[in-house]
Amino acid sequence: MTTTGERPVGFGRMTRKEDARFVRGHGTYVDDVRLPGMLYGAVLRSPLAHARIVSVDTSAAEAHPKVRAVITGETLAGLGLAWMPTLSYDTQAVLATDKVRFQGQEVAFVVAEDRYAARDALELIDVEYDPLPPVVDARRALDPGAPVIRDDKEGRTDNHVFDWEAGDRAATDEVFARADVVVGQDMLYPRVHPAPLETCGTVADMDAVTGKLTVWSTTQAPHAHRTLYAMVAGLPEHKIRVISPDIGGGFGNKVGIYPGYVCAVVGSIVTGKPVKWVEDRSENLMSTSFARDYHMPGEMAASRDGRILGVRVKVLADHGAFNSTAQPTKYPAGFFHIFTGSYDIEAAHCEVTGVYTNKAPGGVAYACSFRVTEAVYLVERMVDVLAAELGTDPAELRMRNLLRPEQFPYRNKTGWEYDSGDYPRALRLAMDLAHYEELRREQAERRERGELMGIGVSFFTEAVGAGPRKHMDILGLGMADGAELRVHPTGKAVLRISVQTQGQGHETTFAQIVAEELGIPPEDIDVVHGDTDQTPFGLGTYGSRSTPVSGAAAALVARKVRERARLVASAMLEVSPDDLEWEKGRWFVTGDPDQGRTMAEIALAAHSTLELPEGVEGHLDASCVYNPPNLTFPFGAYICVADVDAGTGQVKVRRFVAVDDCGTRINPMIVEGQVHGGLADGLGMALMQVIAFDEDGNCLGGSFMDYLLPTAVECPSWELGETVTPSPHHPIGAKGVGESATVGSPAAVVNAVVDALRPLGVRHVDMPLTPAAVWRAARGQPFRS
Ligand code: PCD
Repeated sequence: MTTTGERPVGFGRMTRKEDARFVRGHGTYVDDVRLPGMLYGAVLRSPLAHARIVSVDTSAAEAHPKVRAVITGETLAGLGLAWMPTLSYDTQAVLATDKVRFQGQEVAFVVAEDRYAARDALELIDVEYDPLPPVVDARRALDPGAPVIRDDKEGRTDNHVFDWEAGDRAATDEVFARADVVVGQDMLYPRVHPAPLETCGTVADMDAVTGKLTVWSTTQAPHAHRTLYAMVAGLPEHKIRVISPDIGGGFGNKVGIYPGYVCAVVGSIVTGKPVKWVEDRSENLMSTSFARDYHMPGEMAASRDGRILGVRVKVLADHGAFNSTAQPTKYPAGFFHIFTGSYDIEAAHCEVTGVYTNKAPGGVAYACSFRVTEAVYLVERMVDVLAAELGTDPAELRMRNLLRPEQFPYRNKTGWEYDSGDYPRALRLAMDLAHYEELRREQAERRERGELMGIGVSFFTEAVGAGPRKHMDILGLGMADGAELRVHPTGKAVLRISVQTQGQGHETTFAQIVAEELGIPPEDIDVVHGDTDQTPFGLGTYGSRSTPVSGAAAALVARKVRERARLVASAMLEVSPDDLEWEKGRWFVTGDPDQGRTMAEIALAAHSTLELPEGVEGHLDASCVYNPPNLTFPFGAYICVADVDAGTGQVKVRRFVAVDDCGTRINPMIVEGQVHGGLADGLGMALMQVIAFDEDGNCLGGSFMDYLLPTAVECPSWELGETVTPSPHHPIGAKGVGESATVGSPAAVVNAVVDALRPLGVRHVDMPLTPAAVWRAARGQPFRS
């Protein structure tokens, strides 16, 4: 890092540029958008999980003096918009026409002069339902005679969505047949919700004169949304502008298109006025994308001396009523097949069966690169189950089986090529920071006294940066990202990127990437994002792909500008470009460092009357598109120390050590913030979160009184460590990090709690480890929420 005083010129700790507006309350979120004549939309939702719609009477609502329009499934059917495609080649009802398929499903949309009138008018709509038996338990969804949820699809006789497999079944069976030890554990990764603090919403403004539709939306992928609106509504794409202003957290919740967005657009077309729709908290929790909901009966085979030989699992994936996950097309179960984890094993096989149930659709990658979280949880719980069976220390068992540095690049048994890593070093560092051996001694002493103290270890490998166009697309759109860079005559710059920040700090870190390449201070580089009229095409921010893909584009476009600057400098200095050398911020003549030109001088000259050699364009602008050759594979070692109160089942996470390796760190302060956030998320899932349903399909997690978010009270003071193993194929060696901690931490917490309960004979407890679940497990009563 080079610094001018305390300020970095490239990589390094730097407070976030965007915080100047956030801490002053000057952010502009979708709900801050107010347009002249704007109307307000509200969604009528189904109270039932499964029912036929007999009739929808909107006459009383339409008679409300402040109501401007009431839109039903039938209205939309007339426009060919009652159903929309999901990102997984399924269809989803925008407003129900035939049936409702989950509690909270969208049935009608009211547009009124104010928010209150819109809500009031919902109560005036009379819907007659004919209730049907709901399918709530995924394990019953494929039973013969189970009610068919998707009878809208021709010829459908069951609730099957897909079957998918990876790995080598025969080789795996062979390994299991000859292994000394085989352990099995059925586990559930429960349905959870990303729950960003800002809920989802849209302001749609169709200009009847110009035919231009402007949509301000809580979207993590503005360009993809624009293309989808064009495809679905038949609107010309250049007449659609999607703006994703400041976003109050995404976490995968804002990748897809929700019915409310489409209704706001239709509402604006119908009324000729801008229409705002913003959902409330319960609507967000009950109807927008959930995550996980994987039933995973895992098995692991090993030799008696603790070599892990194989792993296999037959997953049952609950997809809710519509398959609206957002996974690259080839991978209906996302990147679940990275489930061999961080270990050098001989064979692996996984099968995933997706089923429809009468629950909200989704299956999004909540802080997780496409189901990596489920995969890491499975393998890391299995390693602990195996350690218990073998009577081996779980850290020691991991150390014995981790991939070794010389095995990289490493091709795993399901086809992934891990780019780089030094796993034993990361685990050793975590153990040193935690004083692991001492902790084990303390635990032994406490056990003598009958106290329940647990130490949980997890090691994870992620696969982030989707993705190489050859292998990955979403709805046929390849996953490359564009970047454009302009350096103004006075040496200040504007970088336009196709990804969208939701709190990660891109306005800072992307400026730092260009600063590192050009030697211009980050303060002098503006980052433009989140507006399809102003930025190059790209697929958006999720799966920790911004740094691996768009970050690479930013570095490469800056290098293009740097090369262009070299040509201009050579004209200025009247030397051959080959005689110039670069040091951060200036080109100088080889052997004569005093003869040089700074970027600012070069920028001015590039726009001046200076005569440039044949073929050299003026100005200092460039653009590029980056198609990553591979994903990046961040990794980490986590250790959690937890105390369990045997009387109440209360879990107290006392310490949490997290060693992360995300390659080169652009801004270590932001990286640490990302890790803190992810750890809190992971702790929340492990201890307190589930979107549960009763047997009628009523959602039991529809408010923050039922669906708990972890606070500073539950979180320990996180203890962080780092190793840096650059990605060999990324221009600056960086790997993604935004989701690492959410991916790695739940297993560490659960492993710690199960370790605490081990003296009571407990081998596994499903998340969330609420006091009730722990209390019952401690008494030998398995508990499933
Ligand atoms: N970084 C640095 N270095 C490195 C890496 C990274 O510095 N090596 C940084 C960057 O630049 C940024 C951050 O950090 O700023 C992050 O990154 P990444 O990893 O690349 O990621 P992104 O793409 O950007 O982002 C995304 C993520 C995700 S995915 C999620 S969930 C979450 C995370 O991010 N979300 C969020 N984080 C966060 N934060 C906040 N604040 N908010 C939010 O919302 Mo998904 O798929 O969607 O589920």
